[in-house]
Amino acid sequence: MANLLVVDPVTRLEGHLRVEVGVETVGGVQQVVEARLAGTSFRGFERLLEGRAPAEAAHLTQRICGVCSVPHGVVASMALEATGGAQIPTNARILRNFVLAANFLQSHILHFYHLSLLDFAAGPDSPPWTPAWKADLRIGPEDSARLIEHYKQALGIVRQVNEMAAIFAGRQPHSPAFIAGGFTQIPTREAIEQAKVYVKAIAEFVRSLYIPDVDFVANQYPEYGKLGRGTGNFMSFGVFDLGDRTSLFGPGRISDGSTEIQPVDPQAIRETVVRSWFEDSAPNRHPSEGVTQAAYPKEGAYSWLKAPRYDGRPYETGPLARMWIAGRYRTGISVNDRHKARARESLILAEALSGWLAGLEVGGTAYTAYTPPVDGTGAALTEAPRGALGHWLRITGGKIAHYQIITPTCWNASPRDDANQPGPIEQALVGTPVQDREHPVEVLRVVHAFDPCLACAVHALRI
Ligand code: NFE
Repeated sequence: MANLLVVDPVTRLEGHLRVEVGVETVGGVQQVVEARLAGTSFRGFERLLEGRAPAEAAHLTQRICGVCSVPHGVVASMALEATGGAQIPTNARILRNFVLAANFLQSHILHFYHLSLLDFAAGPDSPPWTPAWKADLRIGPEDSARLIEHYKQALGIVRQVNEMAAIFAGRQPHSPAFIAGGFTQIPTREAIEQAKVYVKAIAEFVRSLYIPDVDFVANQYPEYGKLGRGTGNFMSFGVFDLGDRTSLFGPGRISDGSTEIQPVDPQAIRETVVRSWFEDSAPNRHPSEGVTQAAYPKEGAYSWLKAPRYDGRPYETGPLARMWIAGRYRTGISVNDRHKARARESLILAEALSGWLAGLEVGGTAYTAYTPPVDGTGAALTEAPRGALGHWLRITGGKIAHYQIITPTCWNASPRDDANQPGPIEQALVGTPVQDREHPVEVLRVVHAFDPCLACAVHALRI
């Protein structure tokens, strides 16, 4: 790559991401002309699941990440239920929705205040705010101080959201409540009343601080309403089952910024590994037959992430994709729009929590006895805070014989594929102006807006 600029690791995200960008002056503007994203750790959870009891998957896969453990617990339970066609009671459906929505909320609030805000506003001149890049931070001292106050308040709100989820889930993160057949807690009147107090405070925070703060920052940096477009292809697997064959956010996909929603066919998903440090012997596999066999070093490879593609094309996934597909946000596709859609999704979720609490049957069961088959296959698709999440498994002789996971960050931060198409974030970076090659904060703003989590996308440091 010409005039290479490297940011490694990209900080303020989960796990390690290396970004390489080629920077050149085009039309008098120094800008990114090419980008490569590298996940820098080996992904190995699929391998350590082999030979385990199927029920362990809901617990082990939650350890992929401390931020989005809940969606892994939910989807692993759903995949196991799919092996035998199990149905779950209404209380379980609602409790999963409630705890999952709480997980989205803590993740979204944490993302804006603690992982992104300092790209736009300066913190105080003391640790943990320093050292910091000397970048174009144009928000004035008074407004910055106000935002940093909200940063501190957000720490408390994130804690409260986790406490609220733990009322039902037992603990956060890595809850033991997710089980094929349902949920391990029976809701009590006392637990519901306790949760209601939290819901009020959380919704108030999102409404009166989070959304206004996101909009304020976006107004200060209007050029980011145009930057970071990426593929314009969005996909959502759908999430928050409402029990009437609909979901709060329905499944679908769009191409190139269209408003025409296409269905998602899970059979059209493939993972390519041509630029990834995995064996080439199994290229373009559907995840039900995917292979996780490391190959390092490997000619032409630069990432530990595989490159998932739908019908051969890269898709962005996440809150903007969900909100766009659901018809709840279609203002634009950019850095600012990703933050705005995430904040507005948070309000929808905070407001949905009360309805779910009201729908619980006090003292009613949340579990239907279920034994998975000794031999079988299953798959489940849902959404995690960062987007589309899928688990695929095969059971042989009562043990997990095969397991594959595609996380949202695998879609968004994927490397090039066998048609040499860059992944969504790689595409979003092209055209980003870079003022100062020593402090390329513009690159961080584009990457952070996707809220990548490398801990999810790659899964172990050693084989
Ligand atoms: Ni580590 Fe995750 C989410 C999952 S990441 S946060 O959201 O699955 O892609």
